[in-house]
Amino acid sequence: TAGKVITCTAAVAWEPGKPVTLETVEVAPPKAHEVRIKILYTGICHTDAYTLSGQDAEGLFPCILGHEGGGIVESIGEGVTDVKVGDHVIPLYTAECKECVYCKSGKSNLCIKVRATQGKGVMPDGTSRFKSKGQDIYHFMGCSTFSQYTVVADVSVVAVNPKAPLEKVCLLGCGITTAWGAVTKLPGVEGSTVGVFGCGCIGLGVLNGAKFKKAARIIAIDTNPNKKAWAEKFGATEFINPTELPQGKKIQDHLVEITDGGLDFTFDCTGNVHVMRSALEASHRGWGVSTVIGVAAAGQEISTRPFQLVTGRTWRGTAFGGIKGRTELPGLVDEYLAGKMKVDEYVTHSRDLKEIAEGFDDMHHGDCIRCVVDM
Ligand code: NAD
Ligand code: AHE
Ligand code: ZN
Repeated sequence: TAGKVITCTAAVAWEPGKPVTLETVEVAPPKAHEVRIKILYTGICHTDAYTLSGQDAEGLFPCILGHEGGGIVESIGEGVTDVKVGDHVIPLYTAECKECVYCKSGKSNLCIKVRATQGKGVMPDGTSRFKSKGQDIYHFMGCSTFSQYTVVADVSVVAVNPKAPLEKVCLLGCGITTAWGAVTKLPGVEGSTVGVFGCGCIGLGVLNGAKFKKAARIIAIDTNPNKKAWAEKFGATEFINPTELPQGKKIQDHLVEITDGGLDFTFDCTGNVHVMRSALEASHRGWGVSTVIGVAAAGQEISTRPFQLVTGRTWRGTAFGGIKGRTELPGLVDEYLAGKMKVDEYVTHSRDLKEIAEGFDDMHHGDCIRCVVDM
């Protein structure tokens, strides 16, 4: 198949607000510094649904969504050195070129090399590798894992230990890694107090990372009472349902009271801007650090009294958990294989590609942590 167009099936998002539909797509061979991957499994992330809904400022249609995949390299373009045919790989929506000002800074994982074209739904040369019904189809987040074959830039893919089951470690392409990195990369978590708002895949990953880092007190906060058991399984030492507080009592005031001044670290894992404010205000005067992970709907803004920051709280955020994919993801896969990081436990639903639209519905049910699609 190398060098030839591959005809396969993909879930295409034709227009915002409509379910994805299965289509026959033609996938062109990889050009120089590109990799064609046979995708075997993919998770569905809330960000896929968010873009499909039409809320993403960068959303382009028609496109092939999906950015939490695992697969095998089918062929490589000229100049590709880091992966070879047959490698088990995870596509990276946060690329790592190791050359740009961000990669070299040692301060950020936000590689700039392919970010502009990625945001425009095309490969670095400005064109798409996908066609369906005679029409070009846009790429998404540099990954497009809802296709049986996809093409990505060589800076946007990493080979991982082939002993790791791809139907599980595909989830390291987004949610689990984001959450894990967001907490484990912070200095000072050992012995500290941590508050996690929202116990979906992201919140559970933060809880698990906080436990791994030996935080002393880990408080999970969720409006869904069924999340208590989940939170405790992933490392929470306490669970609070804010809807059960006395009328008019703010969750941040309650947390400040029970922690003698606030939490050392808090995390928004909901994408709700009001929760982001609560998380910031629940962090400790003088040194609290609050991390935004949730993606808010287009047009939403955060607010708080500036006094909250004047009095020593830090408001920060993270994309892909600050993880540099090519350098660090293979190590995370090994931590999973060594039993240090949960992955299997997040998979609550499994679907065949034929049922991928139902997989989007699964995600909106409170009992779904992650749905993995068998391509
Ligand atoms: P999810 O919907 O599975 O989980 C959200 C949880 O928050 C649910 O359990 C829900 O009950 C709870 N919740 C809702 N309102 C609440 C409130 N007012 N107070 C407390 N809890 C509340 O979502 P997820 O997959 O865990 O993703 C969470 C967010 O992270 C999404 O916005 C997603 O787009 C974003 N995300 C960001 C990145 C990144 O790189 N920054 C990566 C992946 C996902
Ligand atoms: N494209 C949107 C924002 C969407 C967004 O914030 N994406 C997160 C990843 S969510 C993964 O599930 C992210 O990493 N953003 C950083 C980046 O460079 O894309 C918009 O508002 O335009
Ligand atoms: Zn995601």
